[in-house]
Order: sequence, then structure tokens, then C-alpha cells
Amino acid sequence: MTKFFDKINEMTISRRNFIKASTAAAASLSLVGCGNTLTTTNAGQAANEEGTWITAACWHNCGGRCLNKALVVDGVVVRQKTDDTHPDSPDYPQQRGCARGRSQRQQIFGADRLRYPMKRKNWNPGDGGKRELRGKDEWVRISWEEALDHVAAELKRVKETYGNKAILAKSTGPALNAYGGAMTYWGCTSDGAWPKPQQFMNGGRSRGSNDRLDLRNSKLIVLWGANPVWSSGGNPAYNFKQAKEAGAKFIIVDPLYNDTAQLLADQWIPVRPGTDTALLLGMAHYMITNNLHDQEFLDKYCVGFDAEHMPEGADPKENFKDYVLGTYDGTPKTPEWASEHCGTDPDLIRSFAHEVAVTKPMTFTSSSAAARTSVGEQFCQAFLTVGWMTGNVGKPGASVCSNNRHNTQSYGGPALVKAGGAGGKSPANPVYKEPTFPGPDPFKTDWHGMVIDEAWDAVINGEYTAGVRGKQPCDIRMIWNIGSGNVLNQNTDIMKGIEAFRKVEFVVTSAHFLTATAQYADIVLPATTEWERLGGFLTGNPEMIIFYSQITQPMFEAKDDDWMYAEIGKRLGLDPADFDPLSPEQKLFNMVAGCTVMKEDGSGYEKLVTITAEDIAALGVKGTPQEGRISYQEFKEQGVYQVPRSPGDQYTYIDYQDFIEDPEKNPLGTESGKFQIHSQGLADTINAYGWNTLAPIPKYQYVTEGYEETFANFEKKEKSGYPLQLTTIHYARRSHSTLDNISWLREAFQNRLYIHPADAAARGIAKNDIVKISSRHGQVIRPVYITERIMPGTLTLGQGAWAEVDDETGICKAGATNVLNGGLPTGQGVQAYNTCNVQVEKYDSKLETDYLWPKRIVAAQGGNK
Ligand SMILES: Nc1nc2c(c(=O)[nH]1)N[C@H]1C(S)=C(S)[C@@H](COP(=O)(O)OP(=O)(O)OC[C@H]3O[C@@H](n4cnc5c(=O)[nH]c(N)nc54)[C@H](O)[C@@H]3O)O[C@H]1N2
Ligand SMILES: Nc1nc2c(c(=O)[nH]1)N[C@H]1C(S)=C(S)[C@@H](COP(=O)(O)OP(=O)(O)OC[C@H]3O[C@@H](n4cnc5c(=O)[nH]c(N)nc54)[C@H](O)[C@@H]3O)O[C@H]1N2
Ligand SMILES: [Mo]
Repeated sequence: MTKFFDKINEMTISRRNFIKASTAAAASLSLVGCGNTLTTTNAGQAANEEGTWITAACWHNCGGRCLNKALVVDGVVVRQKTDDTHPDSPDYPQQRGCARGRSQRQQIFGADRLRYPMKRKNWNPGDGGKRELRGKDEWVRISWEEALDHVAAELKRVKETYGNKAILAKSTGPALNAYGGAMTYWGCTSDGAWPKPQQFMNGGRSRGSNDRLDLRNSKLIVLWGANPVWSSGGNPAYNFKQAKEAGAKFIIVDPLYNDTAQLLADQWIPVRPGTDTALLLGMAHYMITNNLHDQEFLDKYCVGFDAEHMPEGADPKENFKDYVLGTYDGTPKTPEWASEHCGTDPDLIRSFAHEVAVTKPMTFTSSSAAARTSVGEQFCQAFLTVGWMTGNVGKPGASVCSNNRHNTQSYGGPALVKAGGAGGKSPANPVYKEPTFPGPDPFKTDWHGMVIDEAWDAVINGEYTAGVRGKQPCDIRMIWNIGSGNVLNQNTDIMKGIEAFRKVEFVVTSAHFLTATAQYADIVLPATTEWERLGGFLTGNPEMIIFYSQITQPMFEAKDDDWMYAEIGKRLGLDPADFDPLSPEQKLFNMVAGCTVMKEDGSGYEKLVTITAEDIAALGVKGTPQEGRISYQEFKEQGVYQVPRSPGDQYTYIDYQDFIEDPEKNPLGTESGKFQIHSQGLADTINAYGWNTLAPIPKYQYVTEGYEETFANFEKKEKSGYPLQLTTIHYARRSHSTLDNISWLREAFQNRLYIHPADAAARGIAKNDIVKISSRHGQVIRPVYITERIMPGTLTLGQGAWAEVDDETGICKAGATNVLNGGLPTGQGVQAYNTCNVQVEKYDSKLETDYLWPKRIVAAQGGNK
């Protein structure tokens, strides 16, 4: 260690280099292990000979599954690099990290890591003591013994006094489940409104698309509300670029001329947030009246398009074509009608519809952002229907793919390589046995849990909605956030969340940093990151899996969440062997041994890893030797297995090909076995959740905080006090709230409000001004980025900033978007993050740029705050 420190001590810091090159190779490194603080740069070269490159987890939920390697010298990480395991090519690309992944050392070794367990100074067991001080109290360092004793005692007290339903937890964890479980909250956070329309309309093929190599056969690719350059880490944007180079034209439909449009777009179709349904209906009207739709396809593969092809028992008048033409309601859904809602020029709607209808083969793909809106299900219905009207299904270069985002965007087809399961049994939550994602069946009557958007309200007001049972009473006394993410920051309605946190008797959080969810707790438990744990797998990209290893010892007193569960369980008289029987070593071994890879002829799967009796003995686990493609040692050293690809290989996948070739023999998992443009089941299900109604065919209805609600009176065009529409999108600077504390990233990617010049001018707002953004739910301040890249009347702000709410003014200076997003329950339990009405005004105070803000280092831990 000393030798290493000697070598790097003379080197100088170079943050600028990072900002310029967006690479960590020549950048500074802050080491805060073992109580030392040390800043260095360019250490890699010298240390190279004596260090080891280890595959490090980049486990954040950004969608990327990129290869990160850390050069470890005497237990210290001196450099990071990315995939160089094979030469890069478009067919067989490397999995290269981005600016976020390359900054990870700043996260793991950050000076603001939580170091020791802490309690709030004015906290009292039993009643919570001065609950109003949550979020602004001082912290007191305590021992693990004391912290775990308190958590177990509070859990016991609340359970024995009020019952398990008085505990609220996003992720209950095995110990809490074994102790009787808790109320939980559920929702379609990521997928928006997609799951139910997919289930009922196309038989539940989530995110179906053709193989990425087949994209190169498309003549036209429509990306609807998708920004892979920012929000699909890894290679999706690169895969699309190959299609462009092969000749595909790209059209982007989005309120924002986003960075993906800058890379790929031949044309931008601007549309107001939450009004895509109107745009799609206007397109359908043009296609029908010009006879450009594929009638043969609709007749053979779909039900519900016209009166002659309705599902059994449906009212023939309730068909899509007559709704579009206005046969019964007297309103033809013309491009002019559409434009009044969606803001897209009627001529542009016509030319876009024409191009989509006549260009074959076409890929018609939507992400989830347009479905992350109030009554987003209507968009899903309309998108699939217009896609099917073009007949682009089941053929090379042709697909209609929904919910296509994250690590599977552009990657259709089955996984070519898979990790095994950890094994062991984990008890279910006795209070709520349904899935928290996408949520419970609304017709079932045995679940207890609230939709995310009602959770804070339920704590405050004692009531939640339970599907066909309607409103149910509840009495929450404790909020449990062990291993739960950053719920206070990331759920809708932070202001109500703060009120809810301040109401209950006890709040416990395990975390890496003093996130909002930790800041407003009574007891905070420092958790390890994946770099400090034994190792694991990252999956999602169907062509590869990452097998990462431990990089460093736990920082300070940080512990694994599993260890916390076991220790709390013991204090409650439970035996951890009953709820978490396997050692971390055994679980990891099971995952390795269970890895499978598709056979070279595509006919099924075979074992990936060869494991010898010596390997098993050396690992000290139970297992049997097996034959696979690569040795355990090789797999561990490489840390990745990627299946090489080339055009025309045996893995090429065309979605729905079987159904298109023989619909009788290969029916879909829908009620009729065909694509259902009309689905009564879908409408009944959405209605049963109890928040709004939905028609069985795509229809346009006005939605909560949609465009029409920016008016006090839409017919008279009188604006309301919240005349603008805000989208809160996934931002390149961070993965949700994760990595938002990294100064390098803060400087490289500013957190600004995108606003159109006309909206800025109307409010006297100039370049770099600070503005206050207000919604019906809260207020934030931010600098502006004035640009014609955003549609007039609409704004965007990246979601995930670390909330900094001033208790006096109620203003969040960080611009955490969930201060603005209210809890507006809708549809199947969708978080409507992209339908939010706001006002913007010039704000006259100064606001220092946030990369210069002090880190959240807690005084009780030897810090400066
Ligand atoms: N860097 C980064 N990447 C991420 C994440 C992250 O936090 N950071 N999060 C990951 C996760 S968990 C998820 S779920 C995905 C989400 O990924 P997506 O579902 O693709 O969502 P976004 O990236 O928010 O938005 C994509 C585009 O949709 C546009 N949009 C917003 N509202 C509407 C609308 O009403 N109509 C239309 N037509 N377009 C609209 C936005 O302007 C944006 O250009 O991202 C993943 N990737
Ligand atoms: N306004 C608005 N809000 C949104 C969205 C939006 O589009 N707009 N998008 C939503 C979407 S799609 C998603 S998926 C959610 C994501 O919301 P979250 O799942 O809350 O995601 P993160 O903000 O990344 O928070 C993860 C936290 O867990 C911590 N963590 C990571 N690993 C561990 C661990 O092993 N143990 C412990 N104890 N902690 C750990 C990280 O340090 C971080 O603080 O946000 C949603 N919120
Ligand atoms: Mo997500």
C-alpha cells in the first residue's frame, strides 16, 4: 500500500480532463477508504504491472449492461476501463461504458458515503420524538448493536400494537415477510400503461421486436417517444445507427427534438405530451379516407377494426373505423381535429400518415414515456392499432413493437445466454401476495397494498383504493426502507411524502448516501454497494451476461442488506436459516452453475460453464461437476460472456412470424387468438381499478393534467394558472437519483429546464436566468435552457435530482421533479410522470451551479456539515 501511495502522491488532480474527454482514464480519483482521503490522477500506467483488472458491477437501473473493469492495486482502485475483451464491430459490438459508469469510483469511494449507523438526535423509541424535525435534525453516530436493537424493537412494538398492516414497505425483504409481512405499494412505474393493453391486445408479448440485425432491413423506423441516446444505456442507439447506415429513414415523434433525433432523425414530428392518441387518430383518419390501410391484414389477423370484424358479443357500432370517421358521434377525427389537441400541423399529420402507410417494410416502435401519462392506456391502444393498420408484422424489416426501451430496446428475441437462479426459498409477504409490478388483479379481493400515487395520501388520510373493493381504511405507523431504493425522491409527490414521513412513529432506511429517503428517517443504516459484495450477475441484454466480482472491502461499517435482515430477524426470535438459508457463496455458485447458452444450431440451451470438483472444493460450496463451454476460471477472469453475431446467423428472430404464417395453428394469447383492436376485457379491467374508465377501442379522452387542463375553459381557450405542460424524463447525468451526487457528472450535464423561446419571451426570461416552476403540488427552481428543440407550451426537466426542499419556502432548489408531479392515480396503477401542468416565472435570487454545492457529509461521521 505504501509503495502505491508513494507513486501517486506527486500526481495532480484533473477534473477538467474528465469533463472534456468524458473518460475517467485520465481523471482524478478520490479515495476515502480506511479513513484516508487521497486525491490522485494518472496512476494507472505505473501501477499496471502490479495490479489486477477485475470486472466491476455497473448495476444501476439505467438500462445499460456495460462492461466495467477496475484496476485494483493493493486493494485500491486506481483506474477503470471498459470492454476490450474482443475487437469492436457493428455485428459483435463491445459493451462500452458511458460517462456514468466511468465515474463510479466517485460513487463507491465518495466522501459522502454513509459510514456508520446513525439515529436522529431528537428521536425517541415508541413515539418517534419531535417527528416534525425529520429531514432537518442532527445525526448521532451509534453502534450496529444499538441500531439493530432499535429497529427490531420498533418493528415488534408496531406489529404487536397495530398489526403488520401498520407497516409500509416498498420492498419487504425476507425477514419482514417471515415476521408477518407489511403493506406495500405497487405500480407501473417503468412500463407506464403498457402491460394491460399488451396482455389483452397482443397476448402479452412485452417489448416484442425483431432481432437487432433485422432492423437493417427496415426502410423506415419510427421512434415514438424514445430517446435511447440518453435512456437506453449500452448499444440500442448504436444498433439504430447501423439501420440508418443501411438506408433506413428515421422519424422521431416527441415533444422534444431529443439527442436521439440529433443522431438519427430525418424528420421530427412534435406532439404535445399526453396527446399522442389524438395524433394517431388523425393519422388513422387520413389512412382510412385515402384507403391506405392494409385491409387484408386487418381482416385476417385483427378483430375490432370495422363492423364486419368484431369480437364475439361486441356491439358492431363500437368499431374503430366508425369511431374515426365519426359515424355515430358526429366528430370525424380529422387531422384538423387532432391538431387542436396534439399541436402537430395538420399537413404534417397527413404527410407522416402517408409515409407510414406506404413505406414497407417499416419498424413502428414506441418506448414507454408516452404511456407514462394519465389514461396512458388510450395511447397504447391507438399506437398498436395504427401500427397494425399498416400490416408491418412478422416479416423481415417489419414490426410493431411497444414498450421498447431500456436494455432490450432494439434487441428482439429470446435471451441467447442466461444466468442461473440463486436458489433457496424466500417467504412471500403474507399481507400482499400479488406482484408489486405491474400490480394486482383488480378483481381479486385478498390483497392489501396501495398504488404508489396513493401511498403518501394513505399514510396521511388513512384510506386507499383496492380495485373492485373500492376505498379501504388503513393505519400506517411505520415506514420501512431497507433495500427499497430512494422512494421519497422517486415516487410521485415528494411534498406529501415528507408529510407522511413526518407523521408516522418510526422510519428506518438503509442507503449508500444521505438520500431524501435517508435524510427524513429516524435511523439510517449504511449499506454496501455491489463493489463491496461477493459478486453477481447483470443480465438484460439478450446477447450477453456480466459476471462481476468483489472489488473492495466494505467501506467503513457498511453492511449488506441481507446481513441486516438476518440480524433483525434474530432479534425477533426468527432463525435466518428459515428465511435466507443459503450463504452468499452458495447463491453465487448456483447462479454460475445455472448459466445456460443457446446451442449453436438454435435448438435449445446448454450449460455455459465447466465446473470441476476442484473448483467446488476451492469455493467451499455444494455442487456437482459439469461440462460447459468455458471454464469457471476463464469466465471469472473475463467477467462477461457475449454471443458473437453476424447477419443471417441462426439466431435471427422475426417477431410474430409463426402467427403471420399460420394464424390458425399459432393463435395469440388473446381472447380471440388475434390482435384485438377491440377488447372488452381490457376496458373492464381498467374500469375495475377504480380511477377512470377506458373504452374497448382507442378513443381520445381528456386526462388529468393533460393539455386540455392547462385551460380553465378549453372550449373558450381560456388558460388556467398552470398553462404549460412538463415532462420529466430520464436524464444522461444520472440513473434516476443514483449518481446525481457525482460532481463530475453534475458539471458535464447541467440540470436545466428546457423552454421554448416564445414561452421564455412571454415571461421576460433570458438565457441562463433562474426560474421558479410551480405545479398544483409544489415548486422548484432551476436555470433555463432556451431552445427551439422543445415544442411551444411544453417543457422538460430530467427526473432524479436529489431533492433539497427548503422547509420555510417549500421550494426545492435541486429541481427534483417529483416535487412537481402529484400522485394522480390512473389506469392500471400508472405513474403519470409526463402529464403535469405547470407555470414558470422568473426567479430573482441567485442559485449557485450545483456541482459546486457541498456534499452531504454528515457531521456525526466526521464530515463538515
Ligand atoms: N441515463 C438514464 N437512462 C435511463 C434511466 C435513467 O434514469 N437515466 N432510467 C431507465 C429506466 S428505469 C427507464 S423506465 C427508462 C425510461 O425510458 P423511456 O420510457 O424511453 O422514457 P424517457 O427516456 O423518459 O423518455 C423518452 C422520450 O419520450 C419523450 N416523451 C415524454 N413524454 C412524451 C409524450 O407524452 N409523448 C411522446 N410522444 N413523447 C414523450 C421524451 O421527451 C423523451 O425524448 O430509461 C432507462 N434509462
Ligand atoms: N418524476 C419522475 N419520477 C420518476 C420517473 C420519471 O420518469 N419521472 N421514473 C421512475 C422510474 S421508471 C423508476 S424505475 C424509478 C426508480 O426509482 P428508484 O428505484 O428509487 O431508483 P434510484 O433513484 O436509482 O434509487 C436507488 C437507490 O438505492 C440505492 N441502492 C442501490 N443498491 C442498493 C443496495 O443494494 N442496498 C441499498 N440499501 N441501497 C441500494 C442507491 O444508492 C439509490 O439511492 O423512478 C421513478 N421516478
Ligand atoms: Mo424505470
